[in-house]
Amino acid sequence: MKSITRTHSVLAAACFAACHLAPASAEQETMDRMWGDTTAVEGIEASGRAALFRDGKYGMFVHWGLYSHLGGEWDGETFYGIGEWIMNRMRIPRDEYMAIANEFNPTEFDAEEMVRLAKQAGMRWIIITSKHHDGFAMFGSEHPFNIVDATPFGRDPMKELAAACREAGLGFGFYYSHNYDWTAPGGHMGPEKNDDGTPATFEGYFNEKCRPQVVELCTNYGELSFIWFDTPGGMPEEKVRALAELVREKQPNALLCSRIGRGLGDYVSLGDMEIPLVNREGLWETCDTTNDSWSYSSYDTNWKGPREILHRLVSTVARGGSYLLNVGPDGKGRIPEKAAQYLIEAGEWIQDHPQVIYSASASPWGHAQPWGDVTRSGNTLNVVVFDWPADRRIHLPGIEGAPESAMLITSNGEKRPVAVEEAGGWMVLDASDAADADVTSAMAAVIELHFDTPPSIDRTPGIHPNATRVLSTEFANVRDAEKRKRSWMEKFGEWKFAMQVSDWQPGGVAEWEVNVAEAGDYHISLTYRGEDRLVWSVGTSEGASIRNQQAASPVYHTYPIGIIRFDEPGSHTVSVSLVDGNPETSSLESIQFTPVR
Ligand code: FHN
Repeated sequence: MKSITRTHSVLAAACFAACHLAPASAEQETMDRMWGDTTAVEGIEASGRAALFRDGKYGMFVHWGLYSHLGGEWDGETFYGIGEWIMNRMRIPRDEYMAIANEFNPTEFDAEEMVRLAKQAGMRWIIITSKHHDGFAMFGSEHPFNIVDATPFGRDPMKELAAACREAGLGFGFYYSHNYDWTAPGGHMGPEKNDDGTPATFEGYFNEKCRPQVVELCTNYGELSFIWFDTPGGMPEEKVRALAELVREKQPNALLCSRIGRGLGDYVSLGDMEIPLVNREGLWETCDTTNDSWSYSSYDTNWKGPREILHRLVSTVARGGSYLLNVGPDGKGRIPEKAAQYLIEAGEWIQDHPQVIYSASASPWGHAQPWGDVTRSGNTLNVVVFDWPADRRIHLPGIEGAPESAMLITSNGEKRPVAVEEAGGWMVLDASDAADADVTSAMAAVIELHFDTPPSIDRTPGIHPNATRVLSTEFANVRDAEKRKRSWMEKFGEWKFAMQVSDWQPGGVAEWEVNVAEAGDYHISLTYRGEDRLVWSVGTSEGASIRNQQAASPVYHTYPIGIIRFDEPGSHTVSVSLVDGNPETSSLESIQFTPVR
């Protein structure tokens, strides 16, 4: 295989730096457009065909293709970004990329093992890349650039996986890149000329490759639970409609995700790796990956440990969504060992506490708590503690109603009573006796609160007396400044999101209503980005006021500002203003309260 030129590699590197430093870059906007609008057809939530997604909550995503054979390396250079983009980002010539098929021989692929892993992990369905943006079909297709006809492997792994999922009772679905196709003439970002030199058109690509392949996927693999079209961009509406109609006709029970485009999905797929901070109505998912890349990348060992996997899953369920977590098998078809190990460890916890995940609904508080999160099963609240306060007292703000029972569930199913106290509208679960070292060292603990009638809950964010509370500007009311979500890539394809306030006008302010459990002194820190040094002021409705200057950098960083005192517990307003610094670029992300004691 020949290499990209040094110039290309430098260009690529410059682009990654730009993505990191300039979140509002054209590159980011391009990626934003790729996700399409995050709306979906309404009204299917209660339907039978939504049941797997709505109640199962947790699925496996698999990115696997020719790029997996490269594993993020091309001609001795490493591509630091999501591995399936290597052809595009390292500008690998089409012919050379397509020739990789001659070497692609994933003899270690074992559909049953993949299904076993998904089951052990507690996942209820698998969605796998049938064709990614590189245009290579991982299934037998009339189009010749496919795994059966173009590789020494010669098998159809999608047939094997579909059968194994069916056998094991897992849902099964295909990812399909409908708009991007880098090797098919006329595909988005594909060759501009046909092989005979005539101008290529999207129409041609759609009629000769995209549509027929979707027909193949919908007819040759039994009943499908999902078709996960990705990155619609500016794809013509009639083409998107044609695909939606085709799937609805041939696979009436399959769910379409919103990335088909034009609001034609059955459920919303949020941005890559995006877990919302507040509850969201309707059917939606967060797709995420076990390390940084979606496809296998030999350098990428930035695995999420089992606790992080679990925390992200619980957070998603607690916000009202489902979680689709990705693994990237290598060029031989093997799922990296660490990914498998950590998924299984998280899965063991889920087996011990299934009620926290399956069929659970969102937290009545509407947002996470400093120590963890809450999901709901009927009249039972599943209080999931990831970070135990030193005194092992869990504070629940703004709740009225006493539970019939409060039990800490240990990993072997033992139930230990937890003392419940009421103080100033807060409920305190005193687990200092029940939560021994075994409990506190486990990945997470569950306290089940059973109510006869659902308690009434005030969603005002609480300031806890024994834990640091971070409050995003998502929860702030803003005047004379602009509040908007910002998304950027840390490295190519690794997305981060922040609600933030910038473009400060004179008198601009971000204000949070908070519910303080205990009077006292609190350290205040602010998380922001900006230029040079910035001066901020923080005040309370009781008249306390502090100000301070701290450094600023192009990335979000948390700086201590000073100490604020709340003289009384209860409701307060806390406000933050920019006193000095560039009002356009000063971007406030959150405020943090840590009790001084
Ligand atoms: O460009 C793709 C990317 O490679 C990956 O497949 C993700 C998964 O959600 N979708 C697109 C970017 O959002």
